[in-house]
Amino acid sequence: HDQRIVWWREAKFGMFIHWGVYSLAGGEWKGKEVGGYAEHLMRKEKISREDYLKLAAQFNPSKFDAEEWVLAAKKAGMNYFIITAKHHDGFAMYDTDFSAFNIIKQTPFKRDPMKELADACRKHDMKFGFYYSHAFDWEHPDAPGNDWEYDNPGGDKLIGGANWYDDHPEWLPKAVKYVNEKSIPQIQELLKKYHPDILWFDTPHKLPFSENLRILKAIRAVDANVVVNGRLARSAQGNFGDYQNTADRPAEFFPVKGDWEAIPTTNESYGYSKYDHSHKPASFFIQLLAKAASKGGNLLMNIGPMGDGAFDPKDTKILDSIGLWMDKNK
Ligand code: JFZ
Repeated sequence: HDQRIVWWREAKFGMFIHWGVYSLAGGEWKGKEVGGYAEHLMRKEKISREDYLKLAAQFNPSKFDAEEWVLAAKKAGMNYFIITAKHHDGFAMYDTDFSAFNIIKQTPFKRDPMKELADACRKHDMKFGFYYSHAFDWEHPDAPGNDWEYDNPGGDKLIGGANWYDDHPEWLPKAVKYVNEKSIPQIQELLKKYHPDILWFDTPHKLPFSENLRILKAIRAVDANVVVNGRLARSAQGNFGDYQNTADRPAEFFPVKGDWEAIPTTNESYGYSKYDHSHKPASFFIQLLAKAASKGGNLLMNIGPMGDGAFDPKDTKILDSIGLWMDKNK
């Protein structure tokens, strides 16, 4: 563990990107604003797999340029780059052999942006990795977390809580089936195809602890060196991963001990929302960066590019200003 996390400790500042089919909707569905996290569009609007695919059929981000994205991060002084290969919607933003719910099969774009970004990162000496939603998956019929259906494991209305599998062991085979069919194959596929430096997981409480540990073993069977964040598996004994994540919380609550990473987003949502104008000034992030560094942590700053593949100009402005400050303080 101490070996593989050395680069991460030195990296300090990273780019976090939430980008998917939901970015095209941009926080709007059927002409109405969808508040909160724009990347939760499918759950909030209870969109069927079929209707979500109609949105995917319009996803054609002609302005996407992997090198531009990576160079923008580099200019802002960032040293690692993490992007959503699959968020909770279950839609793979890469060429996968294990689900038809993917960008190559379902969109007119047909390119593999994860491959293009991995190549661009390597070219520009940027550490690279994926966000992969291992627990929540709103597309797979057996996956936990599709909580608009009351009889779905992890559905927060009927069952709820982190211990749904203790109270409802009958759901366990479903979770195991989903992990066997989708999570583990896709995670191992990402490792073998793209050789990421880091994997970033989320919402571990949606899966039984035993399944989360099985995923960790499957990762280590393929790659002993990939860095894994602290949201893959969580037990009463603590987090299982190479470092812990803080929520998007104020700097005064930053931990001081151990390896940790904060994940502020430039506005309120992680995915792009055309309704969200709550972007903080660059000075906010510069102060946050200084506070994180003084308490021994990393800052993974999130932006949500638009559905056409361009950055939101509000994000670009923040990135550019941070870059200017970095240049002055080299
Ligand atoms: C999760 C996701 O649901 C969200 O879409 C985004 O990807 C974000 C980075 O992670 O949301 C969370 C997870 C944990 C906390 C808050 C939001 N938390 O611990 O406070």
